[in-house]
Amino acid sequence: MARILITSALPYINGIKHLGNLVGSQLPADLYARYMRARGHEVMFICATDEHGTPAEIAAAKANQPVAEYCAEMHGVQSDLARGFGLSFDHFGRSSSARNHALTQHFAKRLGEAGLIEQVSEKQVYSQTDGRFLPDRYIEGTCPNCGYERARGDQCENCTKQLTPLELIEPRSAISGATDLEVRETHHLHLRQSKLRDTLDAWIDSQRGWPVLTTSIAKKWLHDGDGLQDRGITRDLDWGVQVQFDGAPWSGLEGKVFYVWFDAPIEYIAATAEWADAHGKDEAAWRRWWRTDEGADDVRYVQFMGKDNVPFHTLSFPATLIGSGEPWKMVDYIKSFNYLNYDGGQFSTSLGRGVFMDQALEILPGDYWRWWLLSHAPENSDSEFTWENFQASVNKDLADVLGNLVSRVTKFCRSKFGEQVPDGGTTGPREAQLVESLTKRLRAYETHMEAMEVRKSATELRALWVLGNEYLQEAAPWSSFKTDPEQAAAQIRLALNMIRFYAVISKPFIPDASARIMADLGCDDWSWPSDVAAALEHLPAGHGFTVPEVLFAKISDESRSEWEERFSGQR
Ligand code: B3M
Ligand code: ZN
Repeated sequence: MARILITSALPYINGIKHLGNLVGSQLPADLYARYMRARGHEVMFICATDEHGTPAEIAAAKANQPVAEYCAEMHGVQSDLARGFGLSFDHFGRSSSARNHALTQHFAKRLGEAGLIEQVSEKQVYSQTDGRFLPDRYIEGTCPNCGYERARGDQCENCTKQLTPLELIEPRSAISGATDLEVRETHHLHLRQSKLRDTLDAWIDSQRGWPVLTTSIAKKWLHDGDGLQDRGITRDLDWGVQVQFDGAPWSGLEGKVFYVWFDAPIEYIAATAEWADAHGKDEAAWRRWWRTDEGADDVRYVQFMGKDNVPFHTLSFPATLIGSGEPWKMVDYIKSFNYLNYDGGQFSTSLGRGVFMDQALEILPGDYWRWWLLSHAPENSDSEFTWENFQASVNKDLADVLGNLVSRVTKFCRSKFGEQVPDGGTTGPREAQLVESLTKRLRAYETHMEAMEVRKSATELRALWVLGNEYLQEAAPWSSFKTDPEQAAAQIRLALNMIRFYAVISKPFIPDASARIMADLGCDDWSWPSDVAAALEHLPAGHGFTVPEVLFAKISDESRSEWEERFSGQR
């Protein structure tokens, strides 16, 4: 039994996320967490809302609410949606927690003592019209790297380059659109990442088997141009972690807060402490996941995120951890994702284009989305959501293949043998062949799940469902029943067990459907069916069950076109 720490990139607090955000981090992280738990490992699965910085301030201002109140409310909304999608976080924390404030200040103090923080006088963009400095997302303009016209002051969404407001071409205020900007002198703290460049480079080289997408992005920012840049880690904002140490402000930086990307990854650690607090556990309970001197040396730590987050997780956050000089657990594997596009364009939060998490759950249960999103995860390239493809996947994979098998077998059994596993008869070579095929595919499924190959896992799972269908088609207990009811009984007994087998192995993808199947089968034994032959005899003759309600309803052409229309434009 291994110990596995899993973190998903933290969703910004500023509103409800779209399906592209979901499939880029939280959902595949959940798939992995559920699988690892199913295999008996000890899992700590952490996520939180990312509540500081300009995104939060801008959204709260738009909603006409004090930031703290806005964040508390949105955290509740996002928690409910996470539940609706079956995201099985051990803790869903908040980066505004007292734990994160304290830890962030702790790290800054350590970095300062190690000579890795310097106070610099910095030029910042000031807006006359808005009467304030414009850090990060408060400013927009054209990306100097790729020419994308809506790059933000902290990063270009298009090419992932980290930016500073001064680098933007034709900058404008994101608050008012004003272009009467001027550059003013102010004081800030810089993290001297450049001093850690060789250490980071060596650390990345020592990581075996990282995905190309992850390593290439990290290497690019390590070596391109002037190499790794020192970065400002403080901002002129009201909301955030105060630049204070042991309760006293850092002189010259009164009233400033840490940059959101400085404190957000620290929240992975803080949220684990919040988990301990929420469960009345002691300090050791969370530290054994994070401190290599307190037990975390045998933890495997995996992070999930979209590709735009990779530079912060391969460079900035490791710089914070290494720079502290303390034995913090470093990430072992970073699984990063490309973008999911929506019907010929991009999902757009600002334009309300695409399907958002709340809307998705209004029209269909979480499992339908989980299945489509995971089986089409943008792993090796960007992928695209279309309603036609969604309809086809749901109708074929979920309704025709899995759903139909469950309902045919259980209904047939009820009508011929009653609602219990039938007795009598023996299985033959056809069944032995089935066990062999299922075993082979199950091993492949396990290998892909282990390797976080999300699409390949989905393909393998679908193939496992198909095997069962093919078997039933050939064995045709509905006809053999007429000539040899004993044989039909043995086949149906096996088929009912195969349904349980499917419920167990499908749970990471479609947890609600799996739970419903198991409830109807009157079975609560979720142990992994490594030994397929044994698993297909798990439910004994005489074991009672009830015929499940329709597992997955088909999507009609009418619904499809209605939704297509509804989500095409303004939210
Ligand atoms: N909130 C960015 C994002 O959602 C950010 C991730 C933080 S992970 C520490 O793209
Ligand atoms: Zn760019």
